[in-house]
Amino acid sequence: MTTVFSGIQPSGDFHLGNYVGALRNWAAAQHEHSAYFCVVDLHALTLEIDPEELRRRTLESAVMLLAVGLDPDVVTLFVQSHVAEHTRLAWLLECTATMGELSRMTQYKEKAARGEMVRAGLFTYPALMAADILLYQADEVPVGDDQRQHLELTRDVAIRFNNRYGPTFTVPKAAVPRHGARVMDLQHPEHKMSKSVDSPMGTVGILDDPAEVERKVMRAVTDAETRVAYDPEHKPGVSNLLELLAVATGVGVQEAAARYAGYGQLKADVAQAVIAMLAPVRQRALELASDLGEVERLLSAGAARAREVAAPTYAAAAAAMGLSAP
Ligand code: ATP
Ligand code: LTN
Repeated sequence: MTTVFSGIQPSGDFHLGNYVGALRNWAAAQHEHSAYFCVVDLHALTLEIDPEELRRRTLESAVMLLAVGLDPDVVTLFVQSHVAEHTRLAWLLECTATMGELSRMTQYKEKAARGEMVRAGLFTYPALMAADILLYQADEVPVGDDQRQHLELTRDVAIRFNNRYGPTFTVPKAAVPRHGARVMDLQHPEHKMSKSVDSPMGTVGILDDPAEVERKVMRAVTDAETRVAYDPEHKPGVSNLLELLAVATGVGVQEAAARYAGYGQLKADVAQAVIAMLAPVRQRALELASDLGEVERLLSAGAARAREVAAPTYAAAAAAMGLSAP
């Protein structure tokens, strides 16, 4: 059985991009693979976040992962900071990656350009992400398109480590969905929908009520033409709507484009399809939120299971590099 690992930051409300780019594929993967899914709270510290908010959002994120359909009896669901091996292996990998490699990461460059205080952790973020993945000997990492570059770095670091210190890590690959891998902001279709960018009308939350979803989709930015066509470069807004329709209904993007003579009906259908897709998730999230004690218990059991795999991998990597056993 192959192993999958993926993570999501508890840095804000989960949105439609997170759902179609990542979360729903996690739920689909859980039964065919040995699966580990992680709320990466240490990664959330790389941008400013209020401590109380981080604590609350970490638990809420776990609720969302259960709400999208992850079965805690089948997958190992846990919080990154509960398994100390993540930061311990991250250091070993920071001593394997180079400044040049880390400097080329576009996510670092974009996020660093936004704030005046750039944390050292934002720069070394990909080494921690590589540690997350390599600790579990993951074969596949289901992520959205924006994480491809981090996955390439993870592979390079794993290969370099194995060559220099002996076979230690499985070299993983990214599993990126064909549609919905890069959902664009509805107001700024040239940028991806993102948790850490303040664009309330451009971002559809997984928990938005149906009226809100409809309002946001109906006001989505398109272009000055009226022709419905799939052309992400020249018609990013319309193409984004077509992708969403494809993801939510299973129809092909070209076929969907051919069905519409104007933007109004396209938007109305996208809104209804997205509302229907999110309805069961929203329903389960509301139910789960009433028993947070149970969610905490599940996370604690998940961390114990994760540690059983992470500890021997870390010990093997440390020994391979020449660290003496305690
Ligand atoms: P941030 O803006 O803080 O980086 P984010 O919204 O990008 O947050 P992450 O926690 O970084 O969310 O990502 C979780 C998963 O969702 C990743 O696999 C990522 O590739 C995917 N993802 C994020 N945004 C999108 C998007 N707009 N379209 C498709 N997938 C996305
Ligand atoms: N960097 C990712 C979140 C993340 C992750 C991971 C994804 C942290 N560790 C390990 C996959 C595997 C992001 O920003 N989306």
